[in-house]
Amino acid sequence: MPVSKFLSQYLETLVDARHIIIDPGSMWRDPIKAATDMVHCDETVFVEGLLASVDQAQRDSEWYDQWQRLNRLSKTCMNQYLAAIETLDEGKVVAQLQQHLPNEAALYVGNSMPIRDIDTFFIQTNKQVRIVANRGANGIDGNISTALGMSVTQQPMYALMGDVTFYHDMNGLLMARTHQLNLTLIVINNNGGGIFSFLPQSESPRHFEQLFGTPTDISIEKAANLYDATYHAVQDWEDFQDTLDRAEHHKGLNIIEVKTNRYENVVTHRSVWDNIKAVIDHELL
Ligand SMILES: Cc1ncc(C[n+]2csc(CCOP(=O)(O)OP(=O)(O)O)c2C)c(N)n1
Repeated sequence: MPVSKFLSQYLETLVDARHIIIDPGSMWRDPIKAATDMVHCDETVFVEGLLASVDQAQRDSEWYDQWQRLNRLSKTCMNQYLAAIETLDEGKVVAQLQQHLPNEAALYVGNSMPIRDIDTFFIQTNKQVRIVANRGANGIDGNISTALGMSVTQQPMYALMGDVTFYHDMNGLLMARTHQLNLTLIVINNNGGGIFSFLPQSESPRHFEQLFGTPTDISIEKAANLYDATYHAVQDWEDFQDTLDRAEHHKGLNIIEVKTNRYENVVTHRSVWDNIKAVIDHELL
């Protein structure tokens, strides 16, 4: 299933279209209940088969060209935004991470905003990066444990998650020490559930913080110390790059904290989306 809610909502409107779901698993994963065909098969094998059977001449279509053009315009918009932003920013963490991940790295991504930011800001790359998430019911539980479990067979191993997700499974960190596991864990600390600031209830300040924002005010540094992790709080983008470079050559558990602000995060995300929408609307005029 696509991560993007907008894409899912769009797919839901296409009631007369044929929806072919390719799923390497054996389940019926179709939360919008739109499948007309369910193919249980490796996606790459399916696409390779499809490409081989498509007539070259039919591969060029107006729709495809437009799709590519809009994609290029959106990328340019996003790159302009990323280049201009100097303060620590959640979308830029993903873009910078993409640039600095070593080839053949595996990246476990927590739910809430990190998986959505990966969907938006982790653009196409020639690097081989394996991105994994526990989507299921979008749980913020057990994420550290999953990343540490993966680290046993996947190296170099990275994880990206929010502070509440980190807090929820902090006990899982013990496994890193007990079994000398190697993981670089990047925690985006906006002191609470940043995703909820995008929802209408954020306009009700009376109960919002207690029920949705849920700031924990915990010290990630102290938690890192408790489990003998190597900890660093990122100061700026250069520091983030240096820290990632150091972590690449440092075994054990590395915890990198990036402090951001929930309120600013909404403003910056909306400005990227609005800019992209304006450019696309203009193009489609
Ligand atoms: C086990 C579980 N409990 C509660 C939730 C509801 N929930 C969804 S996102 C979220 C906040 C996550 O905050 P954080 O990990 O800091 O990420 P951010 O929203 O800041 O990106 C919560 C509590 C959930 N998805 N799973």
